[in-house]
Amino acid sequence: PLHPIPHPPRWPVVGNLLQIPKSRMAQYFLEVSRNYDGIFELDFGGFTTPFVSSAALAEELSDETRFRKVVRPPLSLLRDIVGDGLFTAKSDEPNWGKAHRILMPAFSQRAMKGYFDAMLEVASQLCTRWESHPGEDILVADDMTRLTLDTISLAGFGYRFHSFESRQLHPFLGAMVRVLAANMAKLTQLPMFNRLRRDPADYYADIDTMNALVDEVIRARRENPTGDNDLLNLMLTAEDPDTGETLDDLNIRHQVLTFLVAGHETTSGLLTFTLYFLLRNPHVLAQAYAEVDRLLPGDTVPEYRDLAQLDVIERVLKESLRLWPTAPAFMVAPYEDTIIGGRYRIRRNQGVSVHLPALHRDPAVWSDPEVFDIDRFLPENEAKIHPHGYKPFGNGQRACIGRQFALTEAKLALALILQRFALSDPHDYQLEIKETLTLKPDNFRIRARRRQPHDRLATSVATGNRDRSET
Ligand code: FDE
Repeated sequence: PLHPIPHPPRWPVVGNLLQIPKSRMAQYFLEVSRNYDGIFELDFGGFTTPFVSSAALAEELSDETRFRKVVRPPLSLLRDIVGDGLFTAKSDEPNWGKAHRILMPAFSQRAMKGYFDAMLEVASQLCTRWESHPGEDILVADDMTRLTLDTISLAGFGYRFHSFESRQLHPFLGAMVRVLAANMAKLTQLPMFNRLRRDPADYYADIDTMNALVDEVIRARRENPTGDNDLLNLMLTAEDPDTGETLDDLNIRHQVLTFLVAGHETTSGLLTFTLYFLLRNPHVLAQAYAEVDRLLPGDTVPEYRDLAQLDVIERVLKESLRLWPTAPAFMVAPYEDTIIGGRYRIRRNQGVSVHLPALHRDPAVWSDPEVFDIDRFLPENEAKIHPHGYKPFGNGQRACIGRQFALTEAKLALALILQRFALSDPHDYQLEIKETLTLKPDNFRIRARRRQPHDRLATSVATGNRDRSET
């Protein structure tokens, strides 16, 4: 028998709009999910969206013969800016397949090795900055943003932002944050109101600021061509193996902007949450220090092959992405009218949101879901995780192309930070999440002091790791 999708009480016309807090939507959806059994529906002033939070239902939605990614609000609002770039392209748009085939080689395992020097250069700049301002409060999210923006632009485009040389974040970032915020705000307004209202002039000025930077990145490469097979050269010159075509100029702009935004926002949030969890869990922090001291003693400069050995750090990243996946949702719709969970009807093309913070806490799949426990990702335990209970990088064909890139970059940055610095949380930070399409700890400040030999000895004794000579 069919059941209606359960939902919280709603009002005529406005539906649930008045209950949904603008600045913390993803957190609100997580709270609502706790009152339902894997699915609920919210009404955004006339258009309703089901939200799925159980692995059992996520499994059905992940079946690519029945469902595909759709670009609906909030993602569709970004089409003004990033158009048919990979992230916002509709699944049936030919430019998606074309760009996917052209750009995949830039994200292969072999390509990661090629990006290592750029990643190391930027991570070293972060360390230099922290060393030269000892005892100062560090606004973690800002420095992680500097790191990730400079890394994607240097590794992908050979372009230097020099973010660590400046006290202010690059104007590109201010523009981007305002544009994202303006689009998020539209979600909690009546659709009718959004149709009537024009975006203010500064919205377009911000888009111009972002596009100007993209044009500058492309111009710099056209003036100084390189022979690398980096992301930008693939965008500018590579032919699609299927059609023999190259990307058109407008699409190249969309792709550059897509990678500048998608390539840094989520990864910077990931690193900020990870440092938060490390400081919250001193025994895990001690394990991470011990690992770094064993593999990269003293000031040993890491090499690409060391990254594969950073098993504690990798598990910390995975567990951080479980509790706070920084891209918190993705949306799919069925090709045809269908039924999920044996009882809920989903009409053809109806968008269904897979809410990741809730999915990653599905009590049917995760024990003590609120506990930060990196041992969930020990190989013997990881093998038993429900195959659809953990999707921080999305699903199927439209899953994150930058996954290896982000993890490589994040591992290296954390390894260098832990190798060099003793970290502290002098303000006893209480987690406060800022939402701008992606999630980040807001206003998280730490201090970092250069580690001394006695710090290293202390962590080695604390974790019983005395045998450092083996490596
Ligand atoms: C994608 C992605 C996703 C899916 C979405 C949907 O479905 O809608 C997700 C979930 C993600 N992604 C996530 C993430 C996280 C992190 C840390 C990241 N991510 C990172 C990164 C980096 C880079 C460069 C990137 N990323 C990129 C990207 C792109 C381009 C995309 C789209 C793809 C396709 O094809 O569609 C994504 N990413 Fe990410």
